[in-house]
Amino acid sequence: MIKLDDFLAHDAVDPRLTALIASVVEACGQISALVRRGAAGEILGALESQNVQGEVQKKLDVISNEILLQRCAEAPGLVAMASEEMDDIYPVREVGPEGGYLLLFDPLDGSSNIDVNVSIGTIFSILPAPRADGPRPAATADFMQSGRNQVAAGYVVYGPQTTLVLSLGNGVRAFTLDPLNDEWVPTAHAITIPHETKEYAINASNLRHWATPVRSYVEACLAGEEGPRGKNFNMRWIASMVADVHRIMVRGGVFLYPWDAREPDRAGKLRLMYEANPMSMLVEQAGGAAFDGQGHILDAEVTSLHQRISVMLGSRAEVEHLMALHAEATGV
Ligand code: AHM
Ligand code: MG
Repeated sequence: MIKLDDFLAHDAVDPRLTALIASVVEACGQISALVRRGAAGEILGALESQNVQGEVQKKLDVISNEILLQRCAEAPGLVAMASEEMDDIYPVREVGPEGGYLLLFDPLDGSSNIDVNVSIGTIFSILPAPRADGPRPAATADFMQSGRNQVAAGYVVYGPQTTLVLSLGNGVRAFTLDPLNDEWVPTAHAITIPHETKEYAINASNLRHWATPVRSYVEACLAGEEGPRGKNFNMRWIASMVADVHRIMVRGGVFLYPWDAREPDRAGKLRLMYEANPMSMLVEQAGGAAFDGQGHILDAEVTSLHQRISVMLGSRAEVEHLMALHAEATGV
C-alpha cells in the first residue's frame, strides 16, 4: 500500500484526488505483479482484436485496462475515464455541481516489448471534471482540455524495478515498489532533468521519412566532435516511451517520436491525451521542455480523444536547439 495520504498531506490536495491517485497506483501494483508472472501466468501473446488505433491488442493490454477500470471506478471523485484501449469514454458518475476528476491512461505502453521481457509501463493523466448545475452524463467534450489543465500526471515503469513517477504540479517525485512488502517507498523527492545532454532517443530506421529539421538534428548528432555540435552523442531506443522517458528523468537526454512522411496526414505516432500530455507535464515539472515541432505540447489544441502528436521532449537546452532548427526551417 502506498502511504500517499501521508505523503501528499502537505500539498493540501483535494482528498478525492489523493484517493484517485491511490487507486491508479494500486491498479499499477496489480499490473506489476502480472507483468512479473509473464508466461508463467499465461498472459502473454496477442488477441484477435484491434484497438481504435487499428493496433493488434495484446492480452496484457486488455487485462491492464480492465484492472485500471475496475480499481478506479471505486474512487469517490472520479467522473469518467478514457484509455488508449477503448474507442469511447467510460462514464462512472454524472457531471454535477461537485466537479471531480477525469482520468486518462495508456494501460500498458510499449506493447511490442511485452512478449520479449523488456521494460513497459502505464501512463496516466488527471484532468478536472467540469462543474454543471444539474447532473448530466459525462461526455467526450468534457475531456477536450489543454494539457495545461492537468492536475496530476504520472507513469509507472515495469522494469527491473517497478517505479512510480508522479507530479501534482509542484515538482516530480518517485516511489519504488518494494516487492518484500508491497509498499511504495519514496525514492526521489525532486527530480530534475539535467539541462544539457549528449544522449538522444529516436527510432532511426525512420530517418528517410523525417522532416528536414529532425533529420539535420540527428545527422549533426551522428557527426559527433567533427560536426556542427562539436561533441559526441550516445543513442538509446527502448521502444517503450515510459522506459525512455524514465532514463531521461534519471540522467537527462532527449526523446523524439516526430511526424514523418509515412502517413503525412497523421501528426505523429504517439497520442496527445494519455501519452504526450502527461509525459510533457512531468518533463516540464522536472525542468525540461516538450515540443511538437510548432509549440509546447502542453499548449497543443485538443480536438479528439485519440489524436496524435509529434513529440520531442527532455533536457531543456537540447529541446531548445530542436526548436531553433524548426524555426529556421519555417523562417520564423
Ligand atoms: P503503444 O502505446 O502501442 O505501445 O505504442 C507506443 C510506443 C512507445 O512506447 C514507443 O516510444 C513507440 O511506440 C515505439 O514505436 P516504434 O516501434 O515505431 O519504434
Ligand atoms: Mg502507448
